[in-house]
Amino acid sequence: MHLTRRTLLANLSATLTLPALALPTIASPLNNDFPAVPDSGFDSWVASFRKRAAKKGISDRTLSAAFADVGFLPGVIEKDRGQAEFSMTLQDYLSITASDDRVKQGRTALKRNRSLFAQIETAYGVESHVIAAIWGVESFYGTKRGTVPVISALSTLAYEGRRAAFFEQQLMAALKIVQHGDIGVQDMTGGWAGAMGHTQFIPTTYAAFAVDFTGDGRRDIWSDDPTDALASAANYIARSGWTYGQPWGQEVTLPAGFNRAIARKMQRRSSADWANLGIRPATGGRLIDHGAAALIPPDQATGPAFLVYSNYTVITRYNAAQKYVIGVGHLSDRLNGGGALTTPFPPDKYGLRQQDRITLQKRLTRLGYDTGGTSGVIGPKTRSAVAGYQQSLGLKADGNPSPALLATLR
Ligand SMILES: [Ca+2]
Repeated sequence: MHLTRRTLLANLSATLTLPALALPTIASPLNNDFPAVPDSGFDSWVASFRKRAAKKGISDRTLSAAFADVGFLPGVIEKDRGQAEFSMTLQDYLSITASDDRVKQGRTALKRNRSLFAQIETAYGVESHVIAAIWGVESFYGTKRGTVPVISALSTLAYEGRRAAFFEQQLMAALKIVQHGDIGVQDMTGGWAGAMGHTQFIPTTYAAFAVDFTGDGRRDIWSDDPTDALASAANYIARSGWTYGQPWGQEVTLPAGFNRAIARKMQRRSSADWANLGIRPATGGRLIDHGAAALIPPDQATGPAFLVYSNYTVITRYNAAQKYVIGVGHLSDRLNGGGALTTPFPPDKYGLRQQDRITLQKRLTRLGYDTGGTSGVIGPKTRSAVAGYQQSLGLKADGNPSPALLATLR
């Protein structure tokens, strides 16, 4: 698919308005995190859906197999309702997406699959470290592919979710996959919203872009062997207009007093224009011309800024959220031997920097509180831990950390 300038611009602006953000994989939900419960309304819905599916060419045999063990999963509905409320800063998102562990595992995965990645790079014209980065963010290199039964998850969301029509379309596409024989119903598992396999394709994306790279007649993105999944991701990226040899973007520095309004609408300018405005690569030197670029300024007064190119827009086809694209792009740079971001992020709303947040979590953990890890991301568990600690000190237990509270832990 060739992207016109108009669709490029539309996509660039879409990234500013879409709130949905797929969180990088931290842990895979186990099947029993989403238990099925009896629901007569769901059963009636399934009966009527089966008639609609039959009219669209899904065979009785496929329908019987697909719905033999289908169940209503209320946990999926809870996730769907909770998703929009969740927000993360770019720093939090990157600390998970491009964590030391994810970088290390990714470099190992690239080495382990060197010949496969080379074949895919040749066949599709997408750099190995880019495909590896998508694999890393989507499923932690295949280790977190999701264990939720896809037919049940999609049926639940089509029956009661906020986007019923969208999920019915996904369910129909999932049934076509089963009918085609690419995967058995029992093995068709994924995340709670029906994203499947190593590269977390939703069924319609699978229908459009999955390929059989092993040549066994099945497009298998689910099994331990990542071959078909990685080739499918490369095919998706290539057909979305990827330019080989060009970066997705790069971190840049802004001159003092830079007028941020210039960047507000992701307006694309030439490299020479940006250079004249005082934009420089964060690693030093002069801007190299990689074609027209848009500027993403920091969320706050200070922090990393990015110039992004047409390949940035290509990654938005996978997921339109700005943080996602920067996350995949930055991880790909790290997997290609690049370093961490250069410009520090400012203190967060609690007045803490990342190292402070990590110290806070480590000290609280040592005292026996459950902070849900020590990644430096302050989530509900860390806030509960802070509240518990505040209570133990006789302070107001509002769960908000602060530099003063951190000082009591040092
Ligand atoms: Ca295959």
